[in-house]
Amino acid sequence: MSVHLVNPSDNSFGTAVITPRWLFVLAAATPVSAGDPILVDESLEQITPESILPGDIVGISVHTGNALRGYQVGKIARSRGAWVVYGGIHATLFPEEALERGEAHAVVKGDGDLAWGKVVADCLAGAPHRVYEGGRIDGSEFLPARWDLMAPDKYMWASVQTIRGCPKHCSFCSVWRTDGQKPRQRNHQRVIDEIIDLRRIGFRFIALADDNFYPVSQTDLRLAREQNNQAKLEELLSIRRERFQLMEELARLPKDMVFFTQITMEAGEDGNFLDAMHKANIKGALVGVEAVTPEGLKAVFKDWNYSGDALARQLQTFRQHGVHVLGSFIFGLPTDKPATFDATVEMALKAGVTFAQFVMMTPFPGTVDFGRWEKEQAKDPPMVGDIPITRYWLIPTEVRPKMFTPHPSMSSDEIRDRTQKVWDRFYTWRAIWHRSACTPTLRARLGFIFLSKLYRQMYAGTGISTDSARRKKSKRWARWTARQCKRLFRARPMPELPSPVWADRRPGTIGQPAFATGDSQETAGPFVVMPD
Ligand code: B12
Ligand code: SF4
Repeated sequence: MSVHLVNPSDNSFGTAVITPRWLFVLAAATPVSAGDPILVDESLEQITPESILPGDIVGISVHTGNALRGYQVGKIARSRGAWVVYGGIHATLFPEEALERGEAHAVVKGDGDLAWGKVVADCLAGAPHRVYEGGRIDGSEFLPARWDLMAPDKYMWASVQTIRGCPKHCSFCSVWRTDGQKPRQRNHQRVIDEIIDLRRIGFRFIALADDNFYPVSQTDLRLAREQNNQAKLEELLSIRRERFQLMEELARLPKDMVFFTQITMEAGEDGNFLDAMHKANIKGALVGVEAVTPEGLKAVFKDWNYSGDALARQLQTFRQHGVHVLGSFIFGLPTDKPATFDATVEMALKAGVTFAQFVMMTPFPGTVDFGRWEKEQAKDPPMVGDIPITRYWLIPTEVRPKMFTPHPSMSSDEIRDRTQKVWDRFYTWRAIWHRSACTPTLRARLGFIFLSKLYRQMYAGTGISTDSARRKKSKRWARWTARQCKRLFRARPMPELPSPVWADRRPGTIGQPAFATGDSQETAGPFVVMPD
């Protein structure tokens, strides 16, 4: 009997940018008695059906974008006589759909770290339940990933999670509803241990796969003080202290390491936090700008974000503190007008963001926007074949519409066309060359240029360009660029890199890791400084 874990995808590139973390976490959650699981990431290559044998257990993760492919994989596995189990955000939101359309024996809702072992044991006993409640486990229970099972030459960036959940409540985002608004933080020692494992095998670029790296803002602290809520204040300060501890330890790692995360714009008001990020080699962060006008921000429940000149200043602050911004903007909001597109790209250029993404408004299940839209469509939803538009992820990709929510004044084609032009304007060779001046060496500059073009190109497959000839061409180009990028991202493995001896591993003691008790960076261990 084998356990297979499958990350479904219609698009296999042979190379991927970021490791799908769930695959390696569930591998760690697989009981030792079941043996090492077989990991299949379809963004690299498709699963071979013949590898699945009767009695095997196949775990499949689905988010909304890959649910349809995930259900195909489930059907294949079931027809081969395997136990089929789904998990991931989409299965959490629609367990019945996975049971019916994906022919699941079982579905895990929520976190899989603890639940997966039980599912495997139940399948081995021939009696899995239909639905398991994985819940929202505490940060101290998050499992470290099994990186020893990864093919290191296939990925450019590894991913390590430091925190789950987000206290905000943006209307287009499901994170605060599925992962919760209470930040669940991993102990910094566990995070560092995993990163050291990754650097040993040659990864120096690591995405911190967090919902919001800045869970406590200055405003939160001020409000708790004003309300004289000591318990709340202490809780917030303790979350914040742990963040700083993590960053202090990241700063002790080899200097060639580069981290990237996701953060709210509020961090721009917190110079100490940004400085700590810079020292920790967190060189970039995705910042959800979403809209550049106050009306747009109100429409997405994000009116705490800045707009106008204050927005440009806030984003520039990140840069001044040495943290590059990947600005994320949404188009298709009801408040958007034709002039919004130019205003947005001009703001992105003026604010000096290093990368930018311009996504089309998509009602993802579990969000406030989805709930509102589903209700509006309930009476008479447009159909594509026998699928109502409110279940768009079940429509085959070739005929799936690219926009779902009707706009009060612009057609879908107009919005897509204008969005495409914004991408083109932000990613001209000239603009990229200009932005690439922020890199310290020629090699790094080359990496920057390739990455900018790859980033731009990969999005062509996610809805912006629709005709198949163009998609094929852009896929070939992305494949080639991905190979060049991979070479530039690779680092010399450091098998000799020592593990910190954390005090909490020695019975009866608490406190600093052994190497952290040294006076200076130089005493921190034999770290080799690699050129950028
Ligand atoms: C890091 C991240 C990214 C990264 C890396 C993606 C990657 N290769 O892994 C980047 C930036 C590239 C990215 C891109 C996108 N992302 Co993203 N991303 C995340 C984020 C913040 C963390 C994901 C992660 O690694 N978590 C750590 C792992 C361990 O947790 P997990 O995946 O949830 O898995 C746990 C459980 O779900 C469960 N589980 C998962 N699978 C399975 C399977 C089985 C069998 C079982 C039993 C259990 C189980 O157990 C795991 C351990 O507890 C999530 C938010 C979130 N909190 O999930 C959004 C999120 C998944 N992304 C989202 C979106 C929308 C996107 C994009 C479409 C954005 C865009 N507009 O382009 C793209 C799509 C990319 C793609 N094609 O996959 C949405 C998905 C919404 C939805 N309903 O599908 C999320 C939820 C964020 C949001 N705002 O709502 N993303
Ligand atoms: S979009 Fe970002 S800030 Fe808003 S709820 Fe989601 S994770 Fe939090």
